[in-house]
Amino acid sequence: MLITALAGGVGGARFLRGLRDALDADPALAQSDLTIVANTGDDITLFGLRVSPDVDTLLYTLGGGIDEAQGWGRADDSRIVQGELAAYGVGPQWFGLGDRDFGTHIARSYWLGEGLQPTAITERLATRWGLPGQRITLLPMTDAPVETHVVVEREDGPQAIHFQQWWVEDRTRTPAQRFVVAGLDRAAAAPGVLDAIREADLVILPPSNPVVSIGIILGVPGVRDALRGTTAPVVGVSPLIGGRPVRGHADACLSAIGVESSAAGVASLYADFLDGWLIDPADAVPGPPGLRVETYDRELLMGERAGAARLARAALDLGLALR
Ligand code: GDP
Ligand code: FO1
Ligand code: CA
Repeated sequence: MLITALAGGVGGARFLRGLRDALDADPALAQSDLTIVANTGDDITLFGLRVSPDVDTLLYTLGGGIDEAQGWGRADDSRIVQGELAAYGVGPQWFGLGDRDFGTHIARSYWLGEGLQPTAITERLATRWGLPGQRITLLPMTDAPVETHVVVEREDGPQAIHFQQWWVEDRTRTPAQRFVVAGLDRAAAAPGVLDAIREADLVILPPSNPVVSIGIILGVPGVRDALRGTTAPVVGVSPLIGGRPVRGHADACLSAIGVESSAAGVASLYADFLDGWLIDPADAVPGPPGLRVETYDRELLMGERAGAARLARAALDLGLALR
């Protein structure tokens, strides 16, 4: 079986590690292939290096190198290089890059300079982290350089800032007016992305941010049409519990685009292609005709790795029931 998933960073990565565990635990599904299409709208150039936070979070989580407590960045990391940069007055300092993590950004930037595309670079990085051996293919959503920017109101009028600056430095305190993805109009889906959706037996949307993770991937030309057209069931897991995000600021993102912060509000963003929707008991409302809404039998939390596998199994069962 081929399972294709669209994913952002921490929520997507934890869920997909659980999904791989769930597949491996089932003799009938252990040979399944998992293709992950990652959001690259979060990408940012810092200190002359290209940083791809969601791709790296997926690599480190699936490859066993993640800082588990933080959810992003490398385990056992230090901040010597960034301290040296600060001593030279080189910023920004609001985005924390660890020394081990720097290695990834240097490798990516070096390969970009050699003319490699992000798809080929991600494949090299994924090989180091053992993803092929787990039957996982990690694809960036596009090879084009794209960046999500956030339009906020400043004293002298509206201004677009990088998504990371709004999320990490501003902590989303300044209300977003809208999101603009620079470069997306000229972007094409990366090689393999559209086929992975069209040829999948099951498409899964993990509980990733519906606006700035999955929403950005859906904006890549052809992705939405591929989801509408695939014969595979498309099932998703709500990132909201009781209308609130489990971590991060998905509610601030939803309010910026005028969508209610609720499991139903998130499902409405996927209405044209979603077949199954897994929600928390606190959010149980009947779905619109044509959408099978399933209520999880406990709080819709991943918790530890085994909890993520249990949640992924429920999403898998919902998908299999819809085939
Ligand atoms: P990011 O790129 O690091 O922000 O990660 P994602 O976009 O992949 O996922 C972020 C979303 O994951 C947030 O909106 C969270 O609410 C959601 N999330 C995180 N942990 C859980 C969980 O245990 N259960 C559910 N249902 N959602 C979660
Ligand atoms: N998130 C933070 O809240 N603060 C940081 O300093 C930070 C650094 C960072 C470095 C590398 C990386 O791959 C991710 C990092 N993140 C950081 C997480 C991340 O960029 C965002 O929280 C998500 O992309 C939001 O969707
Ligand atoms: Ca992200």
